Amino acid sequence: MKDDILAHLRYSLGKDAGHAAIYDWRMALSLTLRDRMMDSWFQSTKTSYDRHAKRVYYLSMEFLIGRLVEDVAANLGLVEEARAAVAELGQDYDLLVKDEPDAALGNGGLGRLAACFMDSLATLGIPAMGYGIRYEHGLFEQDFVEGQQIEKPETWLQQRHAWEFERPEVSYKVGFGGHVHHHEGKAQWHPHETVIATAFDTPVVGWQGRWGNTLRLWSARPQKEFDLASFNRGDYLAASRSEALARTICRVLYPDDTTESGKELRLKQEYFFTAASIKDLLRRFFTDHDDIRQLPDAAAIQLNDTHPAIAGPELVRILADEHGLEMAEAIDLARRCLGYTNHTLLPEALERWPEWLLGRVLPRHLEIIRAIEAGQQAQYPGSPRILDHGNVNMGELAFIMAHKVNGVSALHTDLVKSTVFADLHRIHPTRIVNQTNGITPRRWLHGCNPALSGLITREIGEGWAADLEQLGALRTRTGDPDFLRAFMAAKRTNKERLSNWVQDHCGIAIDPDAMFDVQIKRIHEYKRQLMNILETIALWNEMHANPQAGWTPRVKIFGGKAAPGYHVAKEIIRLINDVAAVVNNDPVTKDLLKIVYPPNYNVTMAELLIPAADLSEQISTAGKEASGTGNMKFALNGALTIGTLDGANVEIREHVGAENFFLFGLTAEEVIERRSHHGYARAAIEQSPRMQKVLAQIAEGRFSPQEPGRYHGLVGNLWDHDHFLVSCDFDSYFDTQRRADEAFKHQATWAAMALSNTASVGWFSSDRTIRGYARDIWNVHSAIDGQLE
Ligand code: 26M
Repeated sequence: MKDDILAHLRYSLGKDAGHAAIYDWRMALSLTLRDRMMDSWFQSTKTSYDRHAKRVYYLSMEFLIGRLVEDVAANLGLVEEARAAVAELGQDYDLLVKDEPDAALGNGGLGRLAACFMDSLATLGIPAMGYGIRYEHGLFEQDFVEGQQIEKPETWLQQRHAWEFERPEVSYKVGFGGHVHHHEGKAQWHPHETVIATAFDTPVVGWQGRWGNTLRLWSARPQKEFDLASFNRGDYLAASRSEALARTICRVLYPDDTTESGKELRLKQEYFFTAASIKDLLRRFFTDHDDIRQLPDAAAIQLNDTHPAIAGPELVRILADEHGLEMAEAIDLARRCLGYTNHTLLPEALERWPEWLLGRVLPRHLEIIRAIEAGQQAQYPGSPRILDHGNVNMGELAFIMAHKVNGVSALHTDLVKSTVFADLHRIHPTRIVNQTNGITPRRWLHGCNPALSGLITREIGEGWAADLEQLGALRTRTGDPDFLRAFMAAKRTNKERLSNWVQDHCGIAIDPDAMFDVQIKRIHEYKRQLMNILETIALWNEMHANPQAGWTPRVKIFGGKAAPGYHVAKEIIRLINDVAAVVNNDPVTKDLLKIVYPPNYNVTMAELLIPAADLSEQISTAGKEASGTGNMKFALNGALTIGTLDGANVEIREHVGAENFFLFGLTAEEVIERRSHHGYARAAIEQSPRMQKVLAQIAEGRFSPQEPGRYHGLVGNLWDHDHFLVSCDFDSYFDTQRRADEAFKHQATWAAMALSNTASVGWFSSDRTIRGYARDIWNVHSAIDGQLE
């Protein structure tokens, strides 16, 4: 490996060892590891072709990958060899690993889920391809200036990306606009603008390198680099117009993770990558089939939310307009290929496109959507409408064009059936199925927590990484004091690692013996970071008034970004930072309470924070969080959850046992009921002196003395509206936090509870999730014998 690294340094990077910068060494190491993925990658492709295996196509606007060096090295079993080779070359392996930028091609849970799924598909040996967009700029970088979020462009591609292969020969034209020509019952779309989609492939090799799939991300380039004819005529602007569209289309990831902004460019992004992906999978299909009617036996196309829902009309367009199928047969055939995953119930997050906009960008698709609508209404009169009030509802479109629709946790799926898609569910009672989300144990235990994974491997062997339910064997150790001590020693190691990092990066001294209480996720009203900071203020008040009362010392850790246009979320960030500035400088509580909010939370930061957490905050308003996946990562790493009965929390609690979970708050049903009472927030606040005091302090400017009115809006909204019921759950949350304080004082019992969590959440492996999709939705099989049984 040492020789290979040196060879890459010399022949791929053009440097000799004496002049190589850290970037060169990291690239040389990455290319060396990438070489070692090739055999299994090629072999997998060949096996898939030889067996005419059905393939999964996972269409996702987002893949939140993070770093890859350690991930690849671990999956190939080469960590020790790589570390040693790098050391022999006089370099620091950990520094090289840290030099890699995060591939942040996603906003949050949905994008990270896609990345975990790619790992599991490869580990299970399921022939699959992930399709997405190669954004030039991933999710913005967050900084805080006077406590306020500011956004800076992210530039991961300023350096060469070590893991990808550009495939100029895998290029397709994608058209926009223009008109439709109808002639003798045939339709032909003549787009006005065309861009070229070019593939960039990243190999994804599973655990122990036995199987490799491809993540294929599309980049756009102009059809004609520069229109010479127009240029020579002196028309400089016309010469560069088509270039402009191509350059903007994959320029930047939209940074909103719920609210739909209705922007034309977003629609073009969605169609761009969907159309290229469909063309690509059809080209592959026709290499070994000649009858398009066999497509459902060869391709399972999964839509990660509605973002690629235009795949339905696009497939129908190709089947009808290019292959001459009748519209009804085309629709039916497309449906048999398509599955749709719903990730949210929030009404503001459901994608709707103005009909005029969709018709202008995709005129033939709008006609086809009308035909789909007509077919649905003819067969099921009164069916919910795709087209209504001048909008195209992408949720209804995706539902009607998919043979299976799935929710992402048991509760969420029930709510999908009873709320957003209630009417469609009555018409199609077997279409909706559940697939509770999961996480890859390779990254989220083996990779991020060497202290704990080493201990587990010494105790039960190494099989757990590919068969996470083996962790169940640890349940017998919850009564073993020696093992519990070792378990807590691993946690302590991780807490020290984090404490040092917080000191270096935030300049805050935190005590590894304190309880590390962590809430990391996108900032949203429904996720209730506001409730967390209000509770923190209440706790500080009581600690400050009575510092000798035997408090459990706490470090409150926050991480997460707000969508740039989400004003309330940004106010919440500012409030947390303002409160931190006051609390962290209070000499009375200095050994009792600290608040830490490092900027720019991302996958890499999650890998540092999660292993060090004692308490996991999963406190969304019941019925609002579709699943959550951070909740699973924390439990796996031995944190206890304080949480509501929302999303996958419900199932996590069932697995770990009610006695090992700090439950509080209204249920989803109670939330709906409470909302029907006029003035519920005011009534709840009036019954809580503790909350009243906190709100009064904020409103009086206790945390913003330079601008006392800064939070009038935020506080007023709690009294008068409080859409997410912070007021109603506040007291029960506070009381439950104090139960957690008590439990933490008894470290031996806490350790047993924490270990019960680690031992009981093997079911939340994304391997289990993918097996479920393979069986219930895709009807695909592992190409590695025995893997799916
Ligand atoms: C839509 C339109 C324009 C711009 C952006 C969007 C958009 C992007 C991402 C909308 C939603 C997006 O993601 C939503 C999401 O991350 N949902 C989360 O999905 C996870 C995986 O299923 C769940 O665990 C979370 O509960 C759910 O909030």
